[in-house]
Amino acid sequence: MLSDLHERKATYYFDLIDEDGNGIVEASDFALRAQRLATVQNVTDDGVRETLRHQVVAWWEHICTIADFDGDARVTLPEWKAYWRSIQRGVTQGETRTLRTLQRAARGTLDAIDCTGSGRVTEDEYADWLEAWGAEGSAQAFRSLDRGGKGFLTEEDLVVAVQEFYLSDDPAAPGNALYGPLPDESPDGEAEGPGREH
Ligand SMILES: [Ca+2]
Ligand SMILES: [Ca+2]
Repeated sequence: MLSDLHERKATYYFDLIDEDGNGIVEASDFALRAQRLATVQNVTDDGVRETLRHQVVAWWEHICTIADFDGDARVTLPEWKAYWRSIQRGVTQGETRTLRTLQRAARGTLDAIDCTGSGRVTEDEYADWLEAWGAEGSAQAFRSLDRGGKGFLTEEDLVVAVQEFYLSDDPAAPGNALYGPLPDESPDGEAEGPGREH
């Protein structure tokens, strides 16, 4: 079972990844994601654009290997939640494969946000990245993730944020805001979407 907070995070993230909002995470969502990232990051060079597309496709292929349990090249919300449970189970059991998955997620996140390759994420880079996700509240989220108020995010900040995003059951954990502040619960108990049509 996922806790309520984990349910909200898993569903929120699923809806963000499901770029076309058809309720299924699939290759086409990642093609759209690559285009949006290239647009907000002002990538005009064809070679750089192609590298970005390869990175995003590799990410999708990785998600397929770990979350597409029935192998139909589509990830449903139940599969996605099962994947989250498997991460929590793996960490509880100290599986190195699971820990590597989280480290890889943090590293990939840093590479995707850090356009200049400086090893640091500026507030502007983070704002562009969240815009590519169609997520809001980047200033608030950046303040949460920037531990110590340095004015930038380090790889360590992202490692801790990714761990908290997937694993923490604490509503106050800063890493919950990795993809923007979580939407508030609506009165009927359903978490609201990330601010766009589903
Ligand atoms: Ca989709
Ligand atoms: Ca599937």
